[in-house]
Amino acid sequence: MALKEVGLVEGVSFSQQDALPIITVENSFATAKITPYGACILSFIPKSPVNALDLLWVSPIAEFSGQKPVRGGIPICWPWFGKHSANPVLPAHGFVRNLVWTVSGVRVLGSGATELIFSIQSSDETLKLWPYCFHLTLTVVIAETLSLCLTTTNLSEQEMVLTEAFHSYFSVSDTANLEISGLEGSLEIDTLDGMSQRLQKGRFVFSPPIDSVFAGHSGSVIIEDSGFSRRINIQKQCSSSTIVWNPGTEIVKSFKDIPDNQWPEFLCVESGNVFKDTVVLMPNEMHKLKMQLSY
Ligand code: TA6
Repeated sequence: MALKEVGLVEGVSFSQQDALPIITVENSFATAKITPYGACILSFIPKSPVNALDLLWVSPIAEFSGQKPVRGGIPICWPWFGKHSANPVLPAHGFVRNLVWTVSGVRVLGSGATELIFSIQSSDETLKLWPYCFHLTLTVVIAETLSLCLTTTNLSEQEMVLTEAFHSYFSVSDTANLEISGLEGSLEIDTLDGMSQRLQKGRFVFSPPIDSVFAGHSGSVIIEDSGFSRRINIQKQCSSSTIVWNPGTEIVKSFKDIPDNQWPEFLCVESGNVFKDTVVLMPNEMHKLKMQLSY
């Protein structure tokens, strides 16, 4: 579907920010912005309650150059999460966040919600990075909630093993004002402390930096933000890992696209299947990673 046609659907418009095309959706439930570069959701502002704030954070100095992922929103990490285990020269968090996805469909649903489908498939370029034939779609539904479904199909003749995540950056009043619940019972793997492990008990209060994987976690997470007086609810399906990341005062200095003093304004709570929670697909098998955000 050509981007010009996208703008013909009710409530959907198309613009450009530096090198990146931006699709804006406005319906009776919410306003959202998405770029086909990486199929990255950049903004989701519900219409209720009145004056609701954006759920997502995008760095004020994010690059929209098409040369690197936009810092913020919901980048898609696929088909590996973090550094490639065998070849650190390959791009971190896989390669689909660095590629322009095709807009395969945009329509208004009977409920008045808007559905957008983005897709990408293996090519000579991707086969050099990862030797599997695949088809990947991201279905986005903008309603009272923001729903994402990432569908992987293995079009290879061999078994495919992958890791993946919705690397969601949430906008928060201050990381000091947060309490996270829902992680109880999972195993926290602390990547900043030599991969030390501890069982999560009770509510999770933390002070940045934090870069932890909560393994064996398939339930919902709630970010309770006393400063913004809101609770962001993250529900997921077919996800066995949750990642919590914030660089804090020192590590932030290594990120050119995050102002040094703005790390308290976001928290990444990522839904995925990472580390040992791999997804294994036989030829022609399909897997759907789903996440729904509400507040
Ligand atoms: O999800 C946490 C993490 O993998 C961190 O280790 C951190 O570096 C972050 O993602 C950002 O990664 P990026 O490749 O987007 O700079």
